[in-house]
Amino acid sequence: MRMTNLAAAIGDSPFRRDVIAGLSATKKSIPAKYFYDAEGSRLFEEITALPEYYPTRTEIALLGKVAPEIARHIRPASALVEFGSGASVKTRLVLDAAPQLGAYVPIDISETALSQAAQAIAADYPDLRVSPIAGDFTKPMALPEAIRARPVVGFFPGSTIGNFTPDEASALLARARALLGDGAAFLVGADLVKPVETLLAAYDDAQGVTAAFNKNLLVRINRELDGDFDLDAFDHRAVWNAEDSRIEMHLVSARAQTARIGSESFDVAAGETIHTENSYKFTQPMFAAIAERGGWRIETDWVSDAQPFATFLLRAA
Ligand code: SAH
Ligand code: AVI
Repeated sequence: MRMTNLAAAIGDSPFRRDVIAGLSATKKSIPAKYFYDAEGSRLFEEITALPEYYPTRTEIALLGKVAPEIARHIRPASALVEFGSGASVKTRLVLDAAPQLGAYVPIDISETALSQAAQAIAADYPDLRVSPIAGDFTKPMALPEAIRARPVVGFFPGSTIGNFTPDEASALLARARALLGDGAAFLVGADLVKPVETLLAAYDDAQGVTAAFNKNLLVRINRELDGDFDLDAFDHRAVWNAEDSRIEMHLVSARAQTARIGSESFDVAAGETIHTENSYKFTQPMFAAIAERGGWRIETDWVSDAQPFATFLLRAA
């Protein structure tokens, strides 16, 4: 049988493999990194401006306040290597406070967001060498040759570290430790535990932007993997899992249905959920244990006095 152009284009991509594996499991799930196609990245930026979504404005205020202190830990001509750089908004606070930075390496899985942000940074900081890397930072990667002679500072804001289980987060930090090298500093933003009502509102906003972000995953599957998910037959749900200290996002099936992806089909029961994201909320000891297991020690940290949110300065152990 001849393959259609779409089937040939889809091939056996990591996206297809991960979605098929996740939907075949007893508890259905899809990795959160697949939220970020161009529309997902746009919706995430919309989320950051919502009144209920406190993390972005809290971290921006904190970084704005402590950036001069952070800058004192950055050696001349250093390269700033950012994990999950998105629109590179918080980056500017570090670049402005630390003009001794000589290079910027934004890493992101979302190619459109990455190239737009890299171009904007290059235009606004003409003396900075900007070398973007489009890719998945949970997979092997190497720094560009031109960066390797420079002192390195990692930057991982947004509490994106919270989108990984503690084991995954330690493994990711260990991978970052190997990439950034001996002597590297690593600035990591981590959202801290806070009242459940604040958390639930942040992940289930009144305007429904987070719901659209969650459902966009199905839109992406339909478009890129030849799926037929009925968007009206799934609802967004955010729940607090106290035992694991995390907000979970799910897509809940409103009725019994069968969804198709290419030639594969999946039965989904009424009320069954597809688990799409974890967002861990840390205590300082919880974060310290994860960082130490990843090969880092905490040199210093700064905590917001508005909503609890921490920026940790880690040093390669
Ligand atoms: N750092 C920004 C954006 C956070 S949103 C901020 O603090 O506001 C999370 C970002 O990480 C998105 O841009 C997404 O595309 C990227 N991302 C998520 N998982 C990734 C992965 N596995 N590899 C590379 N980038 C990833
Ligand atoms: C990118 N990440 C840290 C966000 C978070 O808060 O977990 C993604 C997000 N999910 C729902 N709203 C925002």
